[in-house]
Amino acid sequence: MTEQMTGRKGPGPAIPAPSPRDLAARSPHRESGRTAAEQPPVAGLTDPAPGVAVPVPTAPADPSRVAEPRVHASPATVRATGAQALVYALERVGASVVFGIPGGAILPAYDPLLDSKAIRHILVRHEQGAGHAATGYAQATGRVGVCMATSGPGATNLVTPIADAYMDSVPIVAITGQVSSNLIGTDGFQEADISGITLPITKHNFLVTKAGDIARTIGEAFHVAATGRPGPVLVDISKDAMQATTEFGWPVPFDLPGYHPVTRPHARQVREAARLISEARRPVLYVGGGVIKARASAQLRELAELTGIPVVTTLMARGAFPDRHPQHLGMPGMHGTVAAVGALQKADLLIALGTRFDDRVTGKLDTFAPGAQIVHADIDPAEISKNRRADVPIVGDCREVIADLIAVIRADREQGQRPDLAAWQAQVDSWRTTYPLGYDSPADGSLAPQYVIERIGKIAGPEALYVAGVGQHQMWAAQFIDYERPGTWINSGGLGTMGFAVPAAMGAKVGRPDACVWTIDGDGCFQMTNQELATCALEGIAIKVAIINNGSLGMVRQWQTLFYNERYSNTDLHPTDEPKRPTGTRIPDFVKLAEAYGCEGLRCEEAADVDRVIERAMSIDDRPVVVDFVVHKDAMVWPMVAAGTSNNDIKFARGLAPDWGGREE
Ligand SMILES: Cc1ncc(C[n+]2csc(CCOP(=O)(O)OP(=O)(O)O)c2C)c(N)n1
Ligand SMILES: [Mg+2]
Repeated sequence: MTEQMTGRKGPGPAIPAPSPRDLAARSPHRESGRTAAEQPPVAGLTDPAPGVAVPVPTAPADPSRVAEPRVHASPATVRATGAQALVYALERVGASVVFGIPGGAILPAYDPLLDSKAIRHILVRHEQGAGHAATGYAQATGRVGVCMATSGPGATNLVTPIADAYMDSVPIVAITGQVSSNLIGTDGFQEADISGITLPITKHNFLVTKAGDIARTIGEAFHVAATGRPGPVLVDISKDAMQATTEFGWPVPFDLPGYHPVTRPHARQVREAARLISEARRPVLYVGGGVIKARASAQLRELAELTGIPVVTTLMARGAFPDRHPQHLGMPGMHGTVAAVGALQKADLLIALGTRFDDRVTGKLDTFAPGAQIVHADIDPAEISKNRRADVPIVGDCREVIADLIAVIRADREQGQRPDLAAWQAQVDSWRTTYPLGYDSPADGSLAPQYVIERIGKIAGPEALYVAGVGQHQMWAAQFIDYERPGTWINSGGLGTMGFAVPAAMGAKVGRPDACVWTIDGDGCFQMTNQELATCALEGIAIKVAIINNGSLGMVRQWQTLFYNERYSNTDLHPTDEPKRPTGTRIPDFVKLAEAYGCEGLRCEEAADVDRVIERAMSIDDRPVVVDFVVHKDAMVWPMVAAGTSNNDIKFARGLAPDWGGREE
C-alpha cells in the first residue's frame, strides 16, 4: 500500500517494523579516517548517569534499537518527498530537537519540518551556535545532538563546532543542504564541498544525491555517531534529492560494511592488567572523558574503592569521580593539582581509562611518568599507544573493562592478594595537603575571579550543570567547582573553542530543562557567540551566564606575562589609552547587551555582593540571566606546567616549585 504523504501533519507515516535481523545481517560502510575498528554502543544512551534525567533514548545504540519504530501500523512504505523522508527518519531515530537556520538548499527540508509534531526546531542566530548547542545537548543528555544548515556559508559555519565535537568525541549529526546534484562541482551559488571540508573532522560523512537514500543515511548517521567512540557525522543532501519523490519505509537496513564496533575487552588483557595492578606499589587511575561517555562512573568508584588506588580526572572527565572522594587528587595536566601531576610523574603504574595522553596532560611526552608501566583501555584502538606505548592495551568499552577488572581483582583478593599501598597513599596525601589549590585576594580590593566561580559552585551546588568557555575562567571553573557527578561539567577540551559556552549551555538546558545551567564565560569568549541569548530569550531557555570580565583575553595575557616580558600585544579588551573612546565607557556594556536581548542583566564588582547577586540570578527562572562579574585583571591560573616543558617542572605559583619529598624513583 502506498500513500501520498504530501501535506501530512504529525509524526510522519506509520510504517511497519522490518525484522531486526535484516539490519543485523547488513553491515556498515567505509570507516572514518579516525579508526578502522570502532567500538560498542554509547552505553549512556540506554543507561542514564546518576542524577541525569534522560528522556526517551534518541539514538539507536545498536541496529536492533533502530528497528523499533514509534508507530506501528500498516505494513507498507509510503510515498514521500526526500525532504519528508528526512523528517520522518529524524522522527524515527528519536531526534526531538534540531538546532538550525534555513536557506536555499535546505529549504525543502524546512517545509515538512513545520508539520512535525515530534521535532522541535530551534532557530539559532548563527550556525556555529547550532553546532555547539547540539554538542551541549548531547553532553548533557547522552543523546545524539542534531544541527541543520544550508549549503555554502551555512555549512562552513558548522565547521568549528564539528571539529570541536570531533576532538571531544561528542555524538552529533549535522545535516546540510547541498546545491542540486547537476550543480555540484560547478561553483554553483552557495556551493561548498562540505563533505570534503569536514572529512578530517567527522567520524564519518555522507553526500546524498538520491531521495531514496535519505532515510537509510539518517539511520546510519545516528548509528555511527552514537556507537563505538562517539563523534560527529555530517549528512549533506542535495536539494534535488530532497525535492524528488521516493518510497519511505522504516526501519531501513543499514549499509555499513566494515563498521563493527567492539565492546568486549579481551579476557587475557584484563587478567594481565589485574596482575600489574596487584604488583604495583604506586599505581594511579588516570581517568578520561571516555569514562563519562561509557557511563562507567559507578564501576570506576567500585574499582577505586576495591583497590585503594588514587584517582586523577582529566579536564574532560571532571565529574566522573566525586571531587570530595578521599582518593581523588583532582585534575592532572597543565593547570592540574600538584598532587595529580606529581602522582602521575612518580607512579609505577598508570591505569589509563578512556583517556588519550593529550599533550596538555603529559607535558613534554618523553619525561611523562617515566617510571610507570601503562595499562591503556580505550574503545578506539587508534588511541592506544598513539602517544605513549601501552604495556597492556585493552580495546573495549570502559564500563565493561572496569567491570571485568573488578571481577578479576575481587577474585584475587579472595585468594589473599592485597597489595600494600599505604606508603603511596600517604605520599600523595601529603602533596595534596601541602599544595592545595588556592588563590590570592587582590590587594586593591577588586574581585578575585576564582572567588566568584567558587561561590557559584557552592551556591548552585553539585546538581547544577556548569558550561565553560575557553581561557582562564575555564580552568578556574574546572578547579574551583566541586563536581560530584558525571555530566555536570561541559566544556571544549580538545579544540579549546572560544564561543563554545553560551550556545552549548543553551543546548544543555534544552536537553535538561529542569537543571540549573550556569555558563562560566570569559568576556572575550562571550563576545563570539552571545547572539544566541536572543535564541534563549525567545525560546524560553533560561540559562544563567556569569561573565568573568577581566577586561582581557586573560589566558593569552597570562602567557604574555610569563613568557613575553609582559608585552601585552592585543589582549586588552578595554584599552585605557585608547584616545577614541571616553575612559570608563564599557564596550560593550554587558548589562545593557543582556537587556537588549531580553535577558536579565546584573553587575557585580564587590566581593561583599557576590552571594547576593548569585542568589538573585538563581531566583530568576523565566528568562536568561547575564551577570557581569567585573574581576581583577592580573589574576593567573596556578598551578602551571609551561607548554612544552616537563610535568616535573610544575609551579604552584610564580617561580615556586613543589618539593616532592618522599622516595624519588
Ligand atoms: C576561537 C578561538 N580563538 C582564539 C583562541 C585563543 N585563546 C585561547 S584563550 C583566549 C582568551 C580568552 O579570553 P576570555 O574569554 O576573556 O577568557 P579569560 O582567559 O580572560 O578568562 C584566546 C584568545 C581560542 N582558543 N579560540
Ligand atoms: Mg577575559
